[in-house]
Amino acid sequence: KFIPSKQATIIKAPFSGGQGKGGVEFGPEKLIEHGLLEEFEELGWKYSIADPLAGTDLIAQKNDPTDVYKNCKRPKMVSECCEKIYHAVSEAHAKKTLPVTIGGDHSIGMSTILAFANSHPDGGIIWVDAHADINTASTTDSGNLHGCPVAFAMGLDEDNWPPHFAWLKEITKKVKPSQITYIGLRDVDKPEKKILKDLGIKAFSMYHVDKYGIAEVVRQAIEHVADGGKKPIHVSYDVDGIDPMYVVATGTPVRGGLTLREGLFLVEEIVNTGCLTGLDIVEVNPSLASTDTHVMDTVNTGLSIARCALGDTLL
Ligand code: EXY
Ligand code: MN
Ligand code: MN
Ligand code: MN
Repeated sequence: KFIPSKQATIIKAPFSGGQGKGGVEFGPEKLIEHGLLEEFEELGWKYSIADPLAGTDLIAQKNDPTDVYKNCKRPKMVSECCEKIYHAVSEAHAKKTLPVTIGGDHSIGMSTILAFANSHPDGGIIWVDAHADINTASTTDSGNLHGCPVAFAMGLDEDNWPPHFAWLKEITKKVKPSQITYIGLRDVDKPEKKILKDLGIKAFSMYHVDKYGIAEVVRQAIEHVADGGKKPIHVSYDVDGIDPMYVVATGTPVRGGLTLREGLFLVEEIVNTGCLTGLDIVEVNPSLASTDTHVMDTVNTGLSIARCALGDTLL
């Protein structure tokens, strides 16, 4: 409905500065190596590729020991890269293409959902994740900014932001708490729980998936953020939302997650509304599995999410 012809912009985000582990920067190239672009072609999509971090010395920045602010790790790197990604995603929206941002760690979600919310102020965001990623600059215990993107996109605790995020402060239209809902949560920090409660953010944890079933959960999620399928929807998909049985090669796995089919079904249902208007696939870390089979399980999960999002269906 909101993407007039099947045109996508694939945004490569080989970014790992939002957490400490190496390898997540290889996510985009692994997905491409194993057939991401062919999926677009097979499913009848035209695409262009944006590479906003090309020319950035990501290795030097990741290893810069001076890039810290209070408890936040690598705020300069995260801020500079996220600003570039924000512009790339905004441009994809301006051209009425579907932005498909391939991570990289989830800190880049601050850019993708903020660009979405500025291009589609009435739109809704579905954040699929084991984690809520809504720690603020003050509440983060780990200091890893991939645990904070939702808080930054909402402008929470701005007064305590590292000074590097000036560009983000200038964007006055932030993501509204009513504009987002979660699916798959099972590892939420205590201060995050308080934020979710205080702001009245709708969240479907694994408890809700077990209790009501994934179909009902997705229905309610679409109802909440997109008026049942009348408004644009952005899906920010952290592959750790799916159980580590299927997704081993990711930085912060948590047991007890979505089955592979639950994880794909929810995308299929969102696509069935015709409202999918933005997608992220993040936290594929090919370096974090001990066998090739495990790496490929994770990579294939990422590719399957993409296929579902592009409308692969038997019907
Ligand atoms: N809540 C924890 C933290 O803030 O460090 C863990 C966050 C993990 C974030 C992953 C990518 O979704
Ligand atoms: Mn995440
Ligand atoms: Mn996660
Ligand atoms: Mn935790």
